[in-house]
Amino acid sequence: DKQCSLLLEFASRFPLPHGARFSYGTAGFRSDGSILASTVFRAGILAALRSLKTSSTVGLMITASHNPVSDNGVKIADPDGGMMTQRWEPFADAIANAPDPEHLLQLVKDFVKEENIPFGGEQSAEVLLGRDTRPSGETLLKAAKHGINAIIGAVAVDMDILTTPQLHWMVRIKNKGMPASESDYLSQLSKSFSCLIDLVPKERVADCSDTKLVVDGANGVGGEKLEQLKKMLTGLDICVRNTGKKGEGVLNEGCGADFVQKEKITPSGFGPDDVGIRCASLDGDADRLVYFLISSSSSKNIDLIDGDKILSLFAVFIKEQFDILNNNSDSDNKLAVRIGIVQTAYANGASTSYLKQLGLEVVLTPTGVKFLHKEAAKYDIGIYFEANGHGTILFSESFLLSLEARSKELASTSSGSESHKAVLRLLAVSQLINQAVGDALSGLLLVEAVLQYKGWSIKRWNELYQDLPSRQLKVKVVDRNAVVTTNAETKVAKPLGLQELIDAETAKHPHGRCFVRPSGTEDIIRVYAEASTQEAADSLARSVVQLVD
Ligand code: NG1
Ligand code: ZN
Repeated sequence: DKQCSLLLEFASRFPLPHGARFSYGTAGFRSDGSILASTVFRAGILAALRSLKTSSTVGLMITASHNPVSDNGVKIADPDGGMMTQRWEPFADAIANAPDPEHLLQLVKDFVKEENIPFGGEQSAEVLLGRDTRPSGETLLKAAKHGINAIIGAVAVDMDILTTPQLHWMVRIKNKGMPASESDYLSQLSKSFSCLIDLVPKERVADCSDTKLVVDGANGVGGEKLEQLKKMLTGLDICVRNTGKKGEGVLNEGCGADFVQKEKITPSGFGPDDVGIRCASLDGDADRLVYFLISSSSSKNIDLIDGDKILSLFAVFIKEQFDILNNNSDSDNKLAVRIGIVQTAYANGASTSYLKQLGLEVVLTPTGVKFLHKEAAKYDIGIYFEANGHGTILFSESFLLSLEARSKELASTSSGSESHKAVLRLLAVSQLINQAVGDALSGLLLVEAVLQYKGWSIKRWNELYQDLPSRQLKVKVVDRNAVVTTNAETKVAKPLGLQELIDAETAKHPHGRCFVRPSGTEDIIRVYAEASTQEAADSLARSVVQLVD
């Protein structure tokens, strides 16, 4: 019929490159940008089917995040703005690797039958498309459009260059029936930020002279968007470097959140003039954020303030608002809340101890945003972060309703009271922070607002706790899947006996902690070690590399 011949015709224009194999990993499909057209075309089909199945708008983002500029990738956002359901990943893999148009069509036909997807033009579908600044993005975006247009009834809406979290936000907000353009996004962020700044206690405003912030934009899309956003902000003096403008440098090369977090040295464009100043780094698609401090002009070393410490700052702030609220309420009017902190095994042990010591509930999940997000969604307020700077804060719908109700009640009984302000701050956080995915721009504004609220310098923030020395190494292996882990990746289940060897090695090092896991994005095994000294962490990691090799 018409649908089948359309799909066959379009598919014939995007042949599978010889010998290539694609897998929808933790971050969607990723590869060299020059061989991705067929994959992105097929991801377009996938997105259109996802939209048909859910009768909602979905998103398709073309990015390879912190990877080199020649790489690219594609991932799908589900109607709630989160990552595409894992249940569809096997189908994604299957169609990406279908050898020819006929096989592709057959896979699609089988799948729509199995999933009961209204197929053949009975229903309409909508896919929002975004891409980062990579040069290969433009052609790949066209391939995605073809994929979407190969499904009758599906419409592609090109949102042009966006950060990954902007696209996820748009999908989420659009499905709530609210205005979801880029300017809606920017104004929601700037409004909720200024609301938080207005709620900074008067006695602390004097301490807030430290408004200068220098941001490394990774020469990617985030720098460009931050330039736009900063024009809408007051009370903050933001200077963006590595904006990606001509002549400033190459995307992610010697800069960006991934570089700064892994290398722990100053990114390009930063130097002795920045000693003592609050600095931050975004990654190539602006879904990761880290802060850093250059403490000496004679060294490239930095004090890194990673995702764990951003998480800790947010946790302190949120907990404090509930303390204010509940200390000022009589016993039968306290607002019960379940706050959950979600980390992975890569979280520095010192952060986990610190958070537990605050009396917070901390859980670990396997690496990958989809796992953290899912766990955080189980709480009234779930705060999750990966050490690398990807994270956000989730508010459950029902808890937001009770916050709003409390806010109304307090507005009429004790407007302007400390309790009222605490509730307003929490509501502003729920507006500022991206509820769809980790978002460096909204995270950065929340960090800035909380620092002003606390009257804290970056140095004071960094002193919340002291990171345990750690070392991360990688081992190239023939088959990374030979290593199977359990307990949120903290223990090895296979090969048998390996965990006992790791345990024996770890026991030799004071405060030692060590785990290994197969990467979800590269053909390697990662080794992470922590101990009371850097030498000990290094030696533990090195000996465990020997065990894996
Ligand atoms: P893998 O390669 O599975 O370790 C890396 C990061 C993740 C996540 C994904 C997706 C580390 C140790 N791992 O995953 O946190 O960001 O990439 O980009 O940083
Ligand atoms: Zn990213």
